[in-house]
Amino acid sequence: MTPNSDPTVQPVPASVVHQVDAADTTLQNPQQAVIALGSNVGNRLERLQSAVDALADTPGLAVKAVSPVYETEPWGVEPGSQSSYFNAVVLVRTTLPPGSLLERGHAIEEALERVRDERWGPRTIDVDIVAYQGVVSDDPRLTLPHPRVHERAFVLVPWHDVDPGAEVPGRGAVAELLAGLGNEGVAPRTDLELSLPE
Ligand code: A4P
Ligand code: MG
Repeated sequence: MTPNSDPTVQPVPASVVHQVDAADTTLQNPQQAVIALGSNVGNRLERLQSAVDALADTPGLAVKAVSPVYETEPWGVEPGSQSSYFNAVVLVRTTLPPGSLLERGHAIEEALERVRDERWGPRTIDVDIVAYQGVVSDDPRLTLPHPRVHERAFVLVPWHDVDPGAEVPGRGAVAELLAGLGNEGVAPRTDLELSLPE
């Protein structure tokens, strides 16, 4: 049975909900990973929710926490050239190795109609692996931690919400990086919420 197949089961509201569930006992030696979601095309909330649902549906992966939703100014592009993003961060525990987690992220992007034509172009959904346990790698196919995460309040703010003690491997504490960066351009959308499938 898929997590949401029973229509009488309501999804649990997930603003910084930490789920304690049976998956931990069934996964063998799971590793913690941090996944950033971003969308600035179409129904942004729906796309983020679909990505959370697809992650939760992934064999060998348990979603542990989903952050609040933030509306963020596009980073790294001409001001005014793109619509604002919705961003969120998901904490997972998984038995998938890092490369398989990246492949799963790409499959979710494809299922949600992501078109890749320009770097940092507008997108229905972006699924980035921010960190995988304490792994540090400069492999261009999967750089860990994500090479720009320490400069991005739109990732660090929701990450800090779900894991206040988090560290960016090799870069320092998320809280300290945020203290240096500030949170300009990262506005909480307290009227919106992602749910964590049961
Ligand atoms: N890749 C390497 N390391 C990773 C990783 N840790 N996670 C490779 C995911 N992918 C990784 O990514 C390009 C290649 O990066 C992939 O083939 C993968 O193997 P992509 O998703 O195809 O293209 P992209 O997302 O346009 O490029 P890039 O460089 O990943 O962009 P970013 O860093 O994801 O930035 N502003 C706001 N406010 N909010 C946003 O979410 N996102 C971006 C995209 C720019 N500005 C933004 C936001
Ligand atoms: Mg990306």
